[in-house]
Amino acid sequence: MHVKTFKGSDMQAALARVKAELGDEAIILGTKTVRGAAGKGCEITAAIDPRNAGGQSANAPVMPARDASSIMPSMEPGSSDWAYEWRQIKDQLMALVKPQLNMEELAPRQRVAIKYLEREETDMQVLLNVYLQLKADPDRPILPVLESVAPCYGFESKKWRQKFHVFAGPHGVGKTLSLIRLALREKHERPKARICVVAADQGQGKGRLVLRHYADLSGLAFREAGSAEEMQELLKEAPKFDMIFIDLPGLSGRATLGEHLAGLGLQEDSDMAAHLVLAPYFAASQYAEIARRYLCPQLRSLIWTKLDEACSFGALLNMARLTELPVSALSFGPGLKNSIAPASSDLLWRLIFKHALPGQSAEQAA
Ligand SMILES: Nc1nc2c(ncn2[C@@H]2O[C@H](COP(=O)(O)OP(=O)(O)OP(=O)(O)O)[C@@H](O)[C@H]2O)c(=O)[nH]1
Ligand SMILES: [Mg+2]
Repeated sequence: MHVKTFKGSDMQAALARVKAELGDEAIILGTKTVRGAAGKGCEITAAIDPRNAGGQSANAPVMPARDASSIMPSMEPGSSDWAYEWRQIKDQLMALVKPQLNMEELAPRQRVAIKYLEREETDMQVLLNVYLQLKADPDRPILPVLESVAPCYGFESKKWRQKFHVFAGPHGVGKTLSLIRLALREKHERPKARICVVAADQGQGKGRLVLRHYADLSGLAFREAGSAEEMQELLKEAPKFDMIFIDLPGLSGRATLGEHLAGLGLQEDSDMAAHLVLAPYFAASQYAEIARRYLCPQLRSLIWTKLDEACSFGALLNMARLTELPVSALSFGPGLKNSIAPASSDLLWRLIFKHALPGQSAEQAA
Protein backbone atom coordinates (compact mmCIF):
# COMPACT_ATOMS: atom_id res chain seq x y z
CA MET A 1 0.00 0.00 0.00
CA HIS A 2 1.37 3.39 -1.00
CA VAL A 3 0.52 6.04 1.64
CA LYS A 4 1.07 9.77 1.26
CA THR A 5 0.03 13.02 2.95
CA PHE A 6 -1.41 15.92 0.96
CA LYS A 7 -1.88 19.51 2.16
CA GLY A 8 -4.22 22.19 0.90
CA SER A 9 -5.69 25.49 1.99
CA ASP A 10 -8.95 23.63 2.68
CA MET A 11 -10.40 20.11 2.38
CA GLN A 12 -11.43 20.64 -1.24
CA ALA A 13 -7.96 21.74 -2.32
CA ALA A 14 -6.31 18.85 -0.48
CA LEU A 15 -8.77 16.31 -1.97
CA ALA A 16 -8.11 17.70 -5.44
CA ARG A 17 -4.41 16.98 -4.90
CA VAL A 18 -5.14 13.46 -3.74
CA LYS A 19 -7.26 12.86 -6.81
CA ALA A 20 -4.73 14.42 -9.20
CA GLU A 21 -1.86 12.30 -7.89
CA LEU A 22 -3.48 9.03 -6.82
CA GLY A 23 -6.67 9.04 -8.90
CA ASP A 24 -10.17 7.84 -8.01
CA GLU A 25 -8.97 4.60 -6.43
CA ALA A 26 -7.31 6.48 -3.55
CA ILE A 27 -8.54 5.75 -0.05
CA ILE A 28 -8.71 8.60 2.43
CA LEU A 29 -7.15 7.28 5.64
CA GLY A 30 -7.51 10.46 7.70
CA THR A 31 -7.95 14.21 7.59
CA LYS A 32 -6.92 16.94 10.02
CA THR A 33 -6.90 20.67 10.27
CA VAL A 34 -3.38 22.07 10.55
CA ARG A 35 -2.00 25.50 11.37
CA GLY A 36 1.17 26.74 9.70
CA ALA A 37 2.92 29.98 8.86
CA ALA A 38 0.43 30.55 6.04
CA GLY A 39 -2.57 30.11 8.38
CA LYS A 40 -5.16 27.35 8.71
CA GLY A 41 -5.12 24.43 6.24
CA CYS A 42 -6.14 20.83 5.76
CA GLU A 43 -4.03 17.70 5.66
CA ILE A 44 -5.23 14.41 4.15
CA THR A 45 -3.49 11.08 4.47
CA ALA A 46 -4.42 8.89 1.49
CA ALA A 47 -3.45 5.46 0.27
CA ILE A 48 -3.55 3.56 -2.97
CA ASP A 49 -3.06 -0.03 -4.01
CA PRO A 50 -0.05 0.47 -6.35
CA ARG A 51 -1.44 -2.21 -8.68
CA ASN A 52 -4.49 -0.02 -9.29
CA ALA A 53 -2.53 3.18 -9.82
CA GLY A 54 -2.90 4.48 -13.36
CA GLY A 55 -5.60 1.85 -14.00
CA GLN A 56 -9.08 2.33 -15.34
CA SER A 57 -10.35 5.88 -15.28
CA ALA A 58 -13.56 6.44 -13.36
CA ASN A 59 -15.16 7.71 -16.52
CA ALA A 60 -14.28 4.79 -18.73
CA PRO A 61 -16.91 2.07 -18.63
CA VAL A 62 -15.46 -1.40 -18.69
CA MET A 63 -16.55 -3.05 -21.89
CA PRO A 64 -16.36 -6.79 -22.20
CA ALA A 65 -13.65 -6.76 -24.83
CA ARG A 66 -11.12 -9.53 -25.25
CA ASP A 67 -8.73 -7.74 -22.92
CA ALA A 68 -11.24 -6.98 -20.16
CA SER A 69 -9.05 -9.01 -17.78
CA SER A 70 -6.33 -6.43 -18.13
CA ILE A 71 -8.30 -4.03 -15.94
CA MET A 72 -8.76 -6.72 -13.33
CA PRO A 73 -5.41 -7.02 -11.61
CA SER A 74 -6.92 -9.56 -9.25
CA MET A 75 -6.96 -12.02 -12.08
CA GLU A 76 -3.22 -12.20 -12.58
CA PRO A 77 -2.07 -15.74 -11.86
CA GLY A 78 -1.57 -16.30 -8.15
CA SER A 79 -2.77 -12.87 -7.14
CA SER A 80 -6.51 -13.31 -6.57
CA ASP A 81 -6.17 -14.03 -2.84
CA TRP A 82 -4.15 -10.89 -2.33
CA ALA A 83 -6.62 -8.82 -4.38
CA TYR A 84 -9.53 -10.23 -2.39
CA GLU A 85 -7.82 -9.43 0.90
CA TRP A 86 -7.02 -5.95 -0.34
CA ARG A 87 -10.68 -5.35 -1.19
CA GLN A 88 -11.66 -6.41 2.31
CA ILE A 89 -9.11 -4.03 3.85
CA LYS A 90 -10.45 -1.26 1.64
CA ASP A 91 -13.99 -1.98 2.82
CA GLN A 92 -12.92 -1.75 6.45
CA LEU A 93 -11.09 1.49 5.83
CA MET A 94 -14.17 2.86 4.12
CA ALA A 95 -16.19 2.35 7.30
CA LEU A 96 -13.67 4.54 9.11
CA VAL A 97 -13.86 7.19 6.43
CA LYS A 98 -17.62 7.63 6.61
CA PRO A 99 -17.61 10.40 9.23
CA GLN A 100 -15.24 12.35 6.96
CA LEU A 101 -17.80 12.69 4.17
CA ASN A 102 -18.87 16.25 4.51
CA MET A 103 -22.23 16.35 2.80
CA GLU A 104 -22.45 20.12 3.29
CA GLU A 105 -19.85 20.47 0.56
CA LEU A 106 -22.21 19.04 -2.07
CA ALA A 107 -24.96 20.85 -3.94
CA PRO A 108 -28.39 20.07 -2.34
CA ARG A 109 -29.55 17.81 -5.18
CA GLN A 110 -26.28 15.90 -5.10
CA ARG A 111 -26.73 15.43 -1.36
CA VAL A 112 -30.22 14.03 -1.86
CA ALA A 113 -28.90 11.57 -4.43
CA ILE A 114 -26.17 10.31 -2.10
CA LYS A 115 -28.62 9.96 0.80
CA TYR A 116 -30.95 8.04 -1.49
CA LEU A 117 -28.17 5.67 -2.57
CA GLU A 118 -27.29 5.10 1.07
CA ARG A 119 -30.88 4.07 1.81
CA GLU A 120 -30.68 1.61 -1.10
CA GLU A 121 -27.85 -0.10 0.80
CA THR A 122 -25.12 1.11 -1.49
CA ASP A 123 -21.77 0.37 0.14
CA MET A 124 -19.33 2.96 1.49
CA GLN A 125 -16.81 2.61 -1.27
CA VAL A 126 -19.36 3.32 -3.99
CA LEU A 127 -20.70 6.27 -1.97
CA LEU A 128 -17.22 7.69 -1.50
CA ASN A 129 -16.40 7.30 -5.19
CA VAL A 130 -19.64 9.13 -6.09
CA TYR A 131 -19.04 11.76 -3.40
CA LEU A 132 -15.53 12.59 -4.62
CA GLN A 133 -16.65 12.86 -8.24
CA LEU A 134 -19.58 15.12 -7.33
CA LYS A 135 -17.54 17.23 -4.98
CA ALA A 136 -14.93 17.87 -7.66
CA ASP A 137 -17.67 19.51 -9.76
CA PRO A 138 -20.80 20.81 -7.97
CA ASP A 139 -22.59 21.11 -11.35
CA ARG A 140 -21.96 17.52 -12.30
CA PRO A 141 -25.21 15.55 -12.63
CA ILE A 142 -25.40 12.28 -10.72
CA LEU A 143 -26.26 9.95 -13.59
CA PRO A 144 -23.00 10.15 -15.56
CA VAL A 145 -21.17 9.59 -12.29
CA LEU A 146 -23.22 6.49 -11.59
CA GLU A 147 -22.75 5.26 -15.15
CA SER A 148 -19.04 5.26 -14.44
CA VAL A 149 -19.66 3.13 -11.34
CA ALA A 150 -21.99 0.60 -13.01
CA PRO A 151 -21.65 0.58 -16.80
CA CYS A 152 -24.16 -1.39 -18.87
CA TYR A 153 -23.47 -3.43 -21.97
CA GLY A 154 -26.78 -4.89 -23.09
CA PHE A 155 -26.87 -8.55 -24.11
CA GLU A 156 -27.47 -8.68 -27.85
CA SER A 157 -25.44 -10.45 -30.48
CA LYS A 158 -24.43 -7.29 -32.31
CA LYS A 159 -22.58 -6.20 -29.16
CA TRP A 160 -21.66 -9.55 -27.65
CA ARG A 161 -19.95 -11.14 -30.60
CA GLN A 162 -18.59 -14.19 -28.81
CA LYS A 163 -19.97 -17.54 -29.97
CA PHE A 164 -19.92 -19.17 -26.52
CA HIS A 165 -21.94 -17.72 -23.66
CA VAL A 166 -21.64 -19.46 -20.31
CA PHE A 167 -24.24 -18.82 -17.60
CA ALA A 168 -22.86 -19.28 -14.10
CA GLY A 169 -23.95 -18.34 -10.59
CA PRO A 170 -25.22 -19.61 -7.26
CA HIS A 171 -27.94 -22.28 -7.04
CA GLY A 172 -31.44 -21.23 -7.98
CA VAL A 173 -30.74 -17.62 -9.00
CA GLY A 174 -32.31 -18.03 -12.44
CA LYS A 175 -29.41 -19.15 -14.66
CA THR A 176 -31.40 -21.60 -16.78
CA LEU A 177 -34.37 -19.30 -17.24
CA SER A 178 -32.13 -16.33 -18.15
CA LEU A 179 -30.29 -18.46 -20.69
CA ILE A 180 -33.52 -19.69 -22.30
CA ARG A 181 -35.01 -16.22 -22.51
CA LEU A 182 -31.88 -14.68 -24.00
CA ALA A 183 -31.52 -17.55 -26.49
CA LEU A 184 -35.19 -17.15 -27.50
CA ARG A 185 -34.73 -13.39 -27.89
CA GLU A 186 -31.82 -14.03 -30.23
CA LYS A 187 -33.84 -16.57 -32.22
CA HIS A 188 -36.69 -14.09 -32.46
CA GLU A 189 -34.38 -11.28 -33.65
CA ARG A 190 -32.50 -13.51 -36.09
CA PRO A 191 -34.68 -16.49 -37.06
CA LYS A 192 -31.93 -17.90 -39.26
CA ALA A 193 -29.31 -17.91 -36.52
CA ARG A 194 -28.10 -21.40 -35.61
CA ILE A 195 -28.36 -21.44 -31.84
CA CYS A 196 -27.42 -24.32 -29.55
CA VAL A 197 -28.32 -24.54 -25.86
CA VAL A 198 -26.16 -26.81 -23.73
CA ALA A 199 -26.88 -28.43 -20.36
CA ALA A 200 -23.55 -28.70 -18.53
CA ASP A 201 -24.99 -29.89 -15.21
CA GLN A 202 -23.87 -33.55 -15.44
CA GLY A 203 -27.45 -34.67 -15.71
CA GLN A 204 -28.32 -33.63 -12.16
CA GLY A 205 -30.67 -30.69 -12.47
CA LYS A 206 -34.19 -30.41 -13.79
CA GLY A 207 -32.88 -27.46 -15.81
CA ARG A 208 -31.68 -29.99 -18.39
CA LEU A 209 -35.26 -31.12 -19.09
CA VAL A 210 -36.49 -27.53 -19.24
CA LEU A 211 -33.72 -26.59 -21.66
CA ARG A 212 -34.43 -29.58 -23.89
CA HIS A 213 -38.14 -28.81 -23.84
CA TYR A 214 -37.73 -25.20 -24.99
CA ALA A 215 -35.06 -26.15 -27.49
CA ASP A 216 -37.44 -28.67 -29.08
CA LEU A 217 -40.29 -26.17 -29.14
CA SER A 218 -38.27 -23.29 -30.55
CA GLY A 219 -35.99 -24.80 -33.16
CA LEU A 220 -32.83 -24.53 -31.06
CA ALA A 221 -30.27 -27.32 -31.03
CA PHE A 222 -29.76 -29.03 -27.67
CA ARG A 223 -26.64 -30.78 -26.36
CA GLU A 224 -25.46 -32.17 -23.03
CA ALA A 225 -21.88 -31.48 -22.02
CA GLY A 226 -21.30 -31.97 -18.31
CA SER A 227 -17.87 -33.60 -18.69
CA ALA A 228 -14.62 -32.56 -20.37
CA GLU A 229 -15.09 -35.32 -22.99
CA GLU A 230 -18.60 -34.15 -23.91
CA MET A 231 -17.38 -30.55 -24.00
CA GLN A 232 -14.63 -31.56 -26.44
CA GLU A 233 -17.29 -33.09 -28.69
CA LEU A 234 -19.27 -29.88 -28.49
CA LEU A 235 -16.21 -27.79 -29.37
CA LYS A 236 -15.69 -29.97 -32.47
CA GLU A 237 -19.28 -29.31 -33.48
CA ALA A 238 -19.04 -25.57 -32.78
CA PRO A 239 -18.54 -24.47 -36.43
CA LYS A 240 -22.13 -25.62 -37.07
CA PHE A 241 -23.52 -22.94 -34.73
CA ASP A 242 -23.62 -19.14 -34.59
CA MET A 243 -24.21 -18.97 -30.84
CA ILE A 244 -23.81 -21.55 -28.09
CA PHE A 245 -25.41 -20.94 -24.68
CA ILE A 246 -23.99 -23.12 -21.90
CA ASP A 247 -25.94 -23.65 -18.67
CA LEU A 248 -23.64 -24.43 -15.74
CA PRO A 249 -24.83 -25.86 -12.43
CA GLY A 250 -24.43 -23.83 -9.22
CA LEU A 251 -20.95 -24.45 -7.84
CA SER A 252 -20.70 -26.57 -4.73
CA GLY A 253 -18.57 -26.04 -1.64
CA ARG A 254 -15.68 -23.71 -2.25
CA ALA A 255 -15.22 -24.55 -5.94
CA THR A 256 -14.41 -21.59 -8.17
CA LEU A 257 -15.70 -20.81 -11.63
CA GLY A 258 -12.14 -20.70 -12.99
CA GLU A 259 -11.53 -24.25 -11.75
CA HIS A 260 -14.89 -25.48 -13.01
CA LEU A 261 -14.31 -24.07 -16.50
CA ALA A 262 -10.78 -25.47 -16.58
CA GLY A 263 -12.21 -28.88 -15.59
CA LEU A 264 -14.51 -28.70 -18.61
CA GLY A 265 -11.60 -27.69 -20.85
CA LEU A 266 -13.00 -24.17 -21.34
CA GLN A 267 -9.91 -21.98 -21.09
CA GLU A 268 -9.91 -18.22 -21.57
CA ASP A 269 -10.88 -17.62 -25.18
CA SER A 270 -11.75 -14.50 -27.13
CA ASP A 271 -14.81 -16.32 -28.47
CA MET A 272 -16.24 -17.03 -25.02
CA ALA A 273 -17.93 -14.86 -22.40
CA ALA A 274 -19.14 -16.09 -19.03
CA HIS A 275 -21.98 -14.20 -17.33
CA LEU A 276 -22.54 -14.22 -13.58
CA VAL A 277 -26.25 -14.52 -12.80
CA LEU A 278 -27.22 -12.95 -9.47
CA ALA A 279 -30.28 -12.02 -7.46
CA PRO A 280 -30.28 -8.76 -5.45
CA TYR A 281 -31.02 -10.08 -1.99
CA PHE A 282 -27.82 -11.67 -0.71
CA ALA A 283 -25.93 -10.26 2.28
CA ALA A 284 -22.84 -8.13 1.57
CA SER A 285 -20.53 -10.87 2.86
CA GLN A 286 -22.13 -13.38 0.49
CA TYR A 287 -21.59 -11.08 -2.49
CA ALA A 288 -17.94 -10.74 -1.50
CA GLU A 289 -17.63 -14.52 -1.37
CA ILE A 290 -19.45 -14.92 -4.69
CA ALA A 291 -17.11 -12.39 -6.30
CA ARG A 292 -14.12 -14.27 -4.93
CA ARG A 293 -15.34 -17.61 -6.28
CA TYR A 294 -16.66 -16.52 -9.65
CA LEU A 295 -14.23 -13.84 -10.80
CA CYS A 296 -11.94 -15.25 -13.46
CA PRO A 297 -10.67 -14.00 -16.82
CA GLN A 298 -13.59 -15.63 -18.66
CA LEU A 299 -16.18 -13.69 -16.62
CA ARG A 300 -17.39 -10.68 -18.61
CA SER A 301 -20.73 -9.50 -17.25
CA LEU A 302 -23.38 -9.56 -14.54
CA ILE A 303 -26.98 -10.58 -15.17
CA TRP A 304 -29.42 -9.50 -12.43
CA THR A 305 -32.53 -11.61 -11.88
CA LYS A 306 -35.55 -11.54 -9.53
CA LEU A 307 -35.58 -7.76 -9.57
CA ASP A 308 -39.37 -7.99 -9.17
CA GLU A 309 -38.81 -9.55 -5.73
CA ALA A 310 -36.26 -7.04 -4.43
CA CYS A 311 -36.93 -4.03 -2.22
CA SER A 312 -33.59 -2.25 -2.66
CA PHE A 313 -31.09 -2.17 -5.48
CA GLY A 314 -27.79 -0.94 -4.03
CA ALA A 315 -26.41 -4.47 -4.57
CA LEU A 316 -26.28 -3.77 -8.31
CA LEU A 317 -23.86 -0.90 -7.72
CA ASN A 318 -21.91 -2.74 -5.05
CA MET A 319 -21.26 -5.76 -7.26
CA ALA A 320 -20.37 -3.57 -10.24
CA ARG A 321 -17.75 -1.95 -8.03
CA LEU A 322 -16.52 -5.24 -6.58
CA THR A 323 -16.24 -7.09 -9.90
CA GLU A 324 -15.54 -4.16 -12.29
CA LEU A 325 -17.89 -5.85 -14.76
CA PRO A 326 -20.72 -4.31 -16.78
CA VAL A 327 -24.34 -5.36 -16.35
CA SER A 328 -25.62 -7.16 -19.45
CA ALA A 329 -29.24 -8.14 -18.65
CA LEU A 330 -32.03 -7.43 -16.18
CA SER A 331 -34.62 -10.10 -15.36
CA PHE A 332 -37.82 -9.09 -13.63
CA GLY A 333 -40.31 -11.93 -13.57
CA PRO A 334 -40.62 -15.72 -13.24
CA GLY A 335 -42.27 -16.22 -16.63
CA LEU A 336 -40.85 -16.71 -20.08
CA LYS A 337 -42.29 -13.64 -21.77
CA ASN A 338 -41.55 -9.96 -21.19
CA SER A 339 -39.40 -10.71 -18.20
CA ILE A 340 -35.83 -10.02 -19.32
CA ALA A 341 -34.26 -6.99 -21.00
CA PRO A 342 -30.77 -6.20 -22.25
CA ALA A 343 -29.34 -3.80 -19.67
CA SER A 344 -29.06 -0.09 -20.40
CA SER A 345 -28.11 2.82 -18.17
CA ASP A 346 -31.59 4.22 -18.54
CA LEU A 347 -33.23 1.00 -17.29
CA LEU A 348 -30.72 0.66 -14.46
CA TRP A 349 -31.24 4.18 -13.11
CA ARG A 350 -35.00 3.99 -13.37
CA LEU A 351 -34.76 0.77 -11.35
CA ILE A 352 -32.51 2.26 -8.69
CA PHE A 353 -34.07 5.70 -8.33
CA LYS A 354 -37.73 4.94 -9.10
CA HIS A 355 -37.97 1.23 -8.40
CA ALA A 356 -39.46 0.95 -11.88
CA LEU A 357 -38.90 -2.44 -13.51
CA PRO A 358 -38.03 -2.47 -17.21
CA GLY A 359 -41.20 -1.80 -19.17
CA GLN A 360 -42.93 -0.25 -16.13
CA SER A 361 -43.71 3.44 -15.84
CA ALA A 362 -42.75 5.35 -12.67
CA GLU A 363 -46.48 5.59 -11.76
CA GLN A 364 -46.88 1.83 -12.02
CA ALA A 365 -43.80 1.40 -9.85
CA ALA A 366 -45.05 3.76 -7.13
N1 LIG B 1 -39.71 -13.70 -9.62
C1 LIG B 1 -38.74 -14.11 -10.43
N2 LIG B 1 -38.43 -15.40 -10.48
C2 LIG B 1 -37.42 -15.79 -11.31
C3 LIG B 1 -36.69 -14.87 -12.10
N3 LIG B 1 -35.75 -15.56 -12.77
C4 LIG B 1 -35.92 -16.86 -12.44
N4 LIG B 1 -36.93 -16.99 -11.56
C5 LIG B 1 -37.42 -18.23 -10.94
O1 LIG B 1 -36.40 -18.79 -10.13
C6 LIG B 1 -36.50 -20.20 -10.13
C7 LIG B 1 -35.17 -20.80 -10.45
O2 LIG B 1 -34.86 -20.51 -11.81
P1 LIG B 1 -33.79 -21.37 -12.61
O3 LIG B 1 -33.60 -20.71 -13.94
O4 LIG B 1 -34.14 -22.80 -12.59
O5 LIG B 1 -32.53 -21.12 -11.68
P2 LIG B 1 -31.09 -21.80 -11.79
O6 LIG B 1 -30.11 -20.79 -11.33
O7 LIG B 1 -30.91 -22.37 -13.15
O8 LIG B 1 -31.24 -22.97 -10.71
P3 LIG B 1 -30.27 -24.25 -10.52
O9 LIG B 1 -29.93 -24.77 -11.88
O10 LIG B 1 -31.13 -25.19 -9.72
O11 LIG B 1 -29.07 -23.77 -9.75
C8 LIG B 1 -37.58 -20.56 -11.12
O12 LIG B 1 -38.77 -20.82 -10.42
C9 LIG B 1 -37.72 -19.31 -11.96
O13 LIG B 1 -39.03 -19.14 -12.49
C10 LIG B 1 -37.05 -13.48 -12.01
O14 LIG B 1 -36.46 -12.61 -12.63
N5 LIG B 1 -38.06 -13.17 -11.17
MG1 LIG C 1 -30.48 -24.35 -13.75
